[in-house]
Amino acid sequence: NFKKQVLAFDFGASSGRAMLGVYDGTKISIEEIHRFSNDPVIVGGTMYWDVLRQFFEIKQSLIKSKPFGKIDSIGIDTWGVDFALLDEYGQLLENPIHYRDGRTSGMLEKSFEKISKEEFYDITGNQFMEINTAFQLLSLKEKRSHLLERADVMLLMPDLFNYLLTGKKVTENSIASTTQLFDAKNRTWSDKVINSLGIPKKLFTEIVPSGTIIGKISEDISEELKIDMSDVIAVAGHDTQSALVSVPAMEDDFVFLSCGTWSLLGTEIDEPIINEKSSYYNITNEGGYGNKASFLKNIIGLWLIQESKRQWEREGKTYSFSELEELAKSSKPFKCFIDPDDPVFVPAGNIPKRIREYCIKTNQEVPKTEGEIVRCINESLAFKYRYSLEEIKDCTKKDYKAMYMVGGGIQSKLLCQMTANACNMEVSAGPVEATVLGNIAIQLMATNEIKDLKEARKIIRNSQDISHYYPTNVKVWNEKYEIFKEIIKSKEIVT
Ligand code: ADP
Ligand code: LRH
Repeated sequence: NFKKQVLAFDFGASSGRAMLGVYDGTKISIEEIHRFSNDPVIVGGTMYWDVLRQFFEIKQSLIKSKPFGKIDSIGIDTWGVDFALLDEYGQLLENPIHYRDGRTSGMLEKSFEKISKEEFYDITGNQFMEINTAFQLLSLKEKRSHLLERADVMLLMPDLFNYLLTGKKVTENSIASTTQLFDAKNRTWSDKVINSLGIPKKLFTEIVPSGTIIGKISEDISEELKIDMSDVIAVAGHDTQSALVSVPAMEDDFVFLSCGTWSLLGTEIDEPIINEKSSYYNITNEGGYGNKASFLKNIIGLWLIQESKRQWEREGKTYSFSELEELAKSSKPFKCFIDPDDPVFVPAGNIPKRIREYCIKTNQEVPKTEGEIVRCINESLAFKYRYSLEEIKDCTKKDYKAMYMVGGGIQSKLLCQMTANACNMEVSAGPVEATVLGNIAIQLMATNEIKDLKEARKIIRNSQDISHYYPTNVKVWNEKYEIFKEIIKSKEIVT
């Protein structure tokens, strides 16, 4: 007795997952069909996507979904910026490379020799980050130009999976807007940026809006797996923008914080904000569902905890996320702070060691135990959220009543409470599976089951449990925030 049944694929760093979404006309329920590792593979010093294995997992998910009956459509999202190159026969030229690979080191500065930083930001409205597609492509141009010469097409990861399923090569708008090759105001590829960086224009395919039905699962695959040829819908291929669709906000102006491997903090807007201030603060504009844009900061996020957890595993100490949270809870508050976005924390490796070194450099007490490290990460993230929010507010000149936190990270009650305290704001937390729910809602909007974004958010509000956190101990958090700001400024001077 359901109306529609769809499958959402979300490729995150913590895992890849396929979720079945069932819509009964008033509520969306989700059920996990398949969860799998999406760990990168290092070969010869390069960090790759294990792309064929991921496609295998897509097929496994399709097989596992068979007992649930007809799947009306499928939608795929991934993190931003990564891509594959295809040759003229539509074959992969190499395994796509992961954005945490070191190949983009130094590419920001190199790009400014080709196009001025001001003009670059003015066109793209993107936060400069070395991981962006533009700098990945520039590194190819500089170091392995033969690959670019052989390439016929570049497809961003969700578009690649859509192509592998349907044979259709298109670029979905939200994922295009993470590349820093996209003209934010005109919502097209930027010839100026592409030409300045010397990237062949022919690589770029047509841009389609989020929620475009691009085709059906190919006959080959449907025969191989003995499944129906369901529609494939280009959802918001960028996971952050799918997550934003499911933010259960009622007001037009709100702050969201998507909390997973990355923390994305921002607000939804109708037109990009690109001016001297937003450029100074390095705030990004990204394209979202339904012609919306979002004005947000990329903050390094729970990567710091994930990677510390992995380091401790390498040292023979295994903890779950909830165990780490308990250890942090019982550790001394406000012992030391880091700037979570300091470049030293981006590459994989020994994060606890780098945190200790940071504290030594900035003349702070050095965290010793696992609990102290995790406490330092959580407090520093909460303060960085406040710091970024102040920059955003300075640009939009708006005041926001509540913050909506979504994503896997909200399972940390400690982080939610600290965020409410640091930002002195009510925090509404939920849903955990925001990206998947947004992905599902976009599929349902594409087939007119759900009218529009407002209605989608209402349905998600009614379908999911939302928790509320209220600021406590605000005076102390305000005082400590001043220290946090001094620390992150003094580090800028030291390095
Ligand atoms: P991704 O961006 O990789 O898709 P998710 O949205 O799945 O990330 O969030 C994963 C993160 O959520 C983990 O890295 C971890 O920090 C946090 N997390 C997951 N489960 C818990 C838990 N039980 N307690 C605290 N934090 C958790
Ligand atoms: C979050 C995210 C973020 C950035 C980064 C690469 O998962 O998509 O918005 O683009 O990953």
